[in-house]
Amino acid sequence: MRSWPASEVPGLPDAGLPAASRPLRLHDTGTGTARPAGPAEPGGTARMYVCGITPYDATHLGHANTYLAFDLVNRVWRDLGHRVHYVQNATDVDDPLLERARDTGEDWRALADREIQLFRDDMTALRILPPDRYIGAVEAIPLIVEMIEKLRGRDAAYELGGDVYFPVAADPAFGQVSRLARDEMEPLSAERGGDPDRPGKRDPLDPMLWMARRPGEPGWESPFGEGRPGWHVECSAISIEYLGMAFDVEGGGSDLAFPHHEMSASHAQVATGERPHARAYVHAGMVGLDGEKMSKSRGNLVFVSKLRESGTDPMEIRLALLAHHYRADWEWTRDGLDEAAARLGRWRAAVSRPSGPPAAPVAAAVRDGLADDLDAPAALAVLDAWAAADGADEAAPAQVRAIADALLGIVL
Ligand code: 5CA
Ligand code: ZN
Repeated sequence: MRSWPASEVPGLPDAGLPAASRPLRLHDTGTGTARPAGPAEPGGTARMYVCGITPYDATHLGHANTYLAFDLVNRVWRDLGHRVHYVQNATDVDDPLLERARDTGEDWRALADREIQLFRDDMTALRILPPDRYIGAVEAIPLIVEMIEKLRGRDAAYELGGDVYFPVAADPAFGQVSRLARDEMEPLSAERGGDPDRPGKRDPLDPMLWMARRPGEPGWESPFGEGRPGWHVECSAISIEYLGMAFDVEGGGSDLAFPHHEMSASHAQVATGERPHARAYVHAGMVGLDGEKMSKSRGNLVFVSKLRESGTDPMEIRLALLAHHYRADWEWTRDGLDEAAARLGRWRAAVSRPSGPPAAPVAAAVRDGLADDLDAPAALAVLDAWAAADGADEAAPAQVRAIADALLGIVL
């Protein structure tokens, strides 16, 4: 599929030089610790997979917050002098999409196409750098079928009522992404697309690899019958095809740690006989509204596109999100947006001055903050302090403008 246009990233004068180098450390769910992520040397290639949307509704602020977190990863790596190879999927055939299309009488493909385009427009407006490869589940079906064939060849697939399941027992490392206990896994599986109560499964947690075609639903031919892919195998197949195994970061919101990233990793590890699937599993916190996680199924959504339509500057939205640490769970409020607007106004006024305090310490402190598990709130405080202080450096305002743009994606 088409990705979206990249906004320009100004190269900072010392980008990629030892002065700029603080290896990026990210919190890895798989170990529960912050670890260096990405190539050890400048000029290496960093590889990242971030789970994309299920396009049955518009992009809400929770989605935007998650993609923004990984945009910071992308920007920090580039500043360190790395090339970034970034892949994202779109789950353009799955239960919720088909259900929504059935409810509204719309063709499921038309629904997916429209929402994916709206997502591209939202991401572009928020200056979120695009993936190099943006891959839909439907276009990936041949890859997915090939992967299920590999699993079958390794005796890691079984049939139940025409559907094909993956036995989690096939992966000795199962559980190492989320580090959850079994009794925590089952309820999450039921809540997040699994079917632990289906009779006949070898293990209640076993996820579906291929769902036999249901009446009135789309299906594709495969050696194991006409049907459509399960969810986790989609991200395994796409990530392995375009990034290989042991890529640097697999990302998404914290609701994807289990079962999605756990199962994707197990599929990949069993199909290839290699491990790990990703070197770090990185998860953003959940954004809520009125005490509940923002979710399409709960319907308590604030949409990026609606805010844009009502005239909100996308940079205000971006700043309102950056005011929270990416791993925090927090609630969206109108006040948060107003505070971001005021901050943007202060920063814009400050870079319009003929001079200001020197920019080099600002670059250093913003880089320090972001390198430390993406501490964006600390980075914002650095810019706040610069904007509030006076100074005689005439080059500083333009330099600070470039720092905000390159590292935080904020155009002043
Ligand atoms: N298509 C799958 C991933 S393969 C999917 O989860 N799609 S989604 O549209 O439901 O979510 C897209 C991304 O937004 C996921 O990373 C998810 O974790 C994240 N997300 C969903 N709701 C929220 C929320 N309220 N706050 C933060 N992130 C969220
Ligand atoms: Zn995914």
